[in-house]
Amino acid sequence: MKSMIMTAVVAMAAGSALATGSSSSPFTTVYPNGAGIDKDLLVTSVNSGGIVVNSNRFVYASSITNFDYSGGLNQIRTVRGPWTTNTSPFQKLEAQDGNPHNITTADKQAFNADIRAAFANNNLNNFLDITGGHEWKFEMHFASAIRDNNNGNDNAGELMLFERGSGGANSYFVLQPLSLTGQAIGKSYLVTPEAMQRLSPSRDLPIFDNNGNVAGQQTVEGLLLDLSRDLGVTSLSKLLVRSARAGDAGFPAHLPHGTDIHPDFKIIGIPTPGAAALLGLGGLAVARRRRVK
Ligand SMILES: [Ca+2]
Ligand SMILES: [Ca+2]
Ligand SMILES: [Ca+2]
Ligand SMILES: [Ca+2]
Repeated sequence: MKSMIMTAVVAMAAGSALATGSSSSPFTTVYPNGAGIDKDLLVTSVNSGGIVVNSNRFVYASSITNFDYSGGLNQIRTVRGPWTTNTSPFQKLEAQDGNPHNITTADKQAFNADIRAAFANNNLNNFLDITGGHEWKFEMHFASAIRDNNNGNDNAGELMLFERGSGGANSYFVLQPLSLTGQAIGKSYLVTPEAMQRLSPSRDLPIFDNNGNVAGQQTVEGLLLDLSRDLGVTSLSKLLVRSARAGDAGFPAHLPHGTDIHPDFKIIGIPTPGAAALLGLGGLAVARRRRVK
């Protein structure tokens, strides 16, 4: 039984690789509502190490919890436009409780759902937008466990990150896998600007000022992470995402906390063929247990 499953997985992977061909970028994007930096920009498929995964199979955040932040006003927001909101291209942390002049516990609690709304779609014009080097963190729960297709190091990534403006000193932040009970597992990963790859074709996203006007634009780039190689786990259900700080391996000493660190990003899981097969088996096992009860 087991060997038959493995054979099927290998065949699926080989078939996908043959159908793929080569591409300069793993990420394929479109503007469905007309070109323009403030329009929807959808990532429609990813070629993850030769395995093509279409957006209808992406694994999004089912919830975000425990958001926290130590900085001031006008530093953190979700960009959620324009077609999903129309009235405003972004949602500010401080405005969540109805009073935009302070940051309260209610603001922070409500912001969890805002991050989830920005992450749970394939629109790259929906993302978390952070200005300044203040401390922040949140926990991302995936709708289903993401599993590595290969327990060794491989080029088929299971985690996708997209960042607007990843150059310079931007883009440093940390991913830490968590167990279902919230314990750190595997190893942490420092996202760096150097690791980012161009989209196909290359795209820009807007920079909004505090009034919602487009004040500039930056290139959006992407990153594919292999669970075992980059995060030290073979399965991922929960992820701590936090600001980088002195002491994080690889964090440049010349970038002390509080300097020019502006990650603007979203995170999406992708099933690789081995993962899809394993998920199917997991579902069967759960169904059997339910029937026994
Ligand atoms: Ca407030
Ligand atoms: Ca792997
Ligand atoms: Ca993999
Ligand atoms: Ca950025």
